[in-house]
Amino acid sequence: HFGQVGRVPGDPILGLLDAYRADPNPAKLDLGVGVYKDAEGITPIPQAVKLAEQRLIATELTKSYIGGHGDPLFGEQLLRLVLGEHSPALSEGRAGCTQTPGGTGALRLAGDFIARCLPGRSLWLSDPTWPIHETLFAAARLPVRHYPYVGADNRLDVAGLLATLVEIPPGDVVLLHACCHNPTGFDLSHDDWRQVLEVVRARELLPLFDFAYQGFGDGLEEDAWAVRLFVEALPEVLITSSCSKNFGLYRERTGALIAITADASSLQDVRSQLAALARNLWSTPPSHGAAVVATILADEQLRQLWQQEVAAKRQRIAGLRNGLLEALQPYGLAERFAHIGAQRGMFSYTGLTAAQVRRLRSEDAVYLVESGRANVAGLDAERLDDLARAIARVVSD
Ligand code: PLP
Ligand code: TYF
Repeated sequence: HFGQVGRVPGDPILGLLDAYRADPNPAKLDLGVGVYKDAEGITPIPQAVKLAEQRLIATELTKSYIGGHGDPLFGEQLLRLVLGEHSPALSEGRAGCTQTPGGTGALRLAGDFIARCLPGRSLWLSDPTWPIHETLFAAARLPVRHYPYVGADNRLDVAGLLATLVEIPPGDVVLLHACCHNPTGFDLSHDDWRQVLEVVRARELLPLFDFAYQGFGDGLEEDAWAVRLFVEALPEVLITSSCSKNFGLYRERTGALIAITADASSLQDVRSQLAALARNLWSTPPSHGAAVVATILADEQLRQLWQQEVAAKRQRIAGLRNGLLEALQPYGLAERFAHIGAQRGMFSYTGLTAAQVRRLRSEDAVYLVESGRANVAGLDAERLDDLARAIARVVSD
């Protein structure tokens, strides 16, 4: 009976939010959970989403189920957003989109697909990676292994990454963060990506891109560069796309698993398997978020408004990165923390130790993940100097 089930700890990142909420200090700062925040500290609903929702309320005719692959217009639009308007894989009928409950749903569907349809293959994750990758793929019963990514010196380890990739057994799956690596913020350069592609091609590995932050790095098109490079060069690629961050739709659970296959016929095989697997997970996906995304992307005006809103978020984060570096300058720390300016997306592996993170929390009510990861979007532009002073204090002894 239930007395035997035992108790497991909650998610440490989400748990940080509870600790933050319970903190009575009015100067508290939440740099924990990865949601975008504006200058007022709120996670806004984009204007484009509000307008699309109004349109949907006025025109929606039914709440009957949508199909196993989700909203077809969403699929069509998302494929173009991710792969580009002129993607050869798209025009050749080698690209398919299966709508999922968020990027997480897409990752789990990919995990089940690999376990069921490509048995014997291991899945390789970056060290470190988003902690949910570790538990989710283990739950899908995939053997999980790791390749080096960021070492103890808090630097990108491209040599270590490549040296491990060349040893991976053919057929194994390599999960790559398409942009804005979570948790480190360190992304590969174009040159690095080309080298990774060469090894992936030579070793016949299957790339699985986790694309959760399109638009948060250098731009909606720019952030898709690596994904498109691999899709143009390889017969088979899997991509999990999340609309949580770039459309601000977090709780609407909107995302997709995109499959690129060698030919149009195998795409239909893969899609039949994905629909069957999804049936056992969530049957059919939720409709609302995908309908919002489809409405925005298919309408020139809404799309432009949305693109401006994504650009504003990206620019705010970039400004905060530079602002924090400037604030650290008087303490002689700008060089030590220069990586904050080079990192991309919402997150920064600051290089602060767990002990320093705990001190920031207890002495200054600043909340970071213990790995030293900070959500840059959570910074307060008006109080960067307070934070710089606190950082200078905890790193000095
Ligand atoms: N992958 C990474 C790297 C993430 O950071 C997230 C974020 O929350 C996800 C996937 C899943 O996003 P979603 O909320 O759409 O499930
Ligand atoms: O890494 C983050 O903070 C985001 C949000 O179980 C998140 O990806 C964190 C934990 C979790 C789900 C989402």
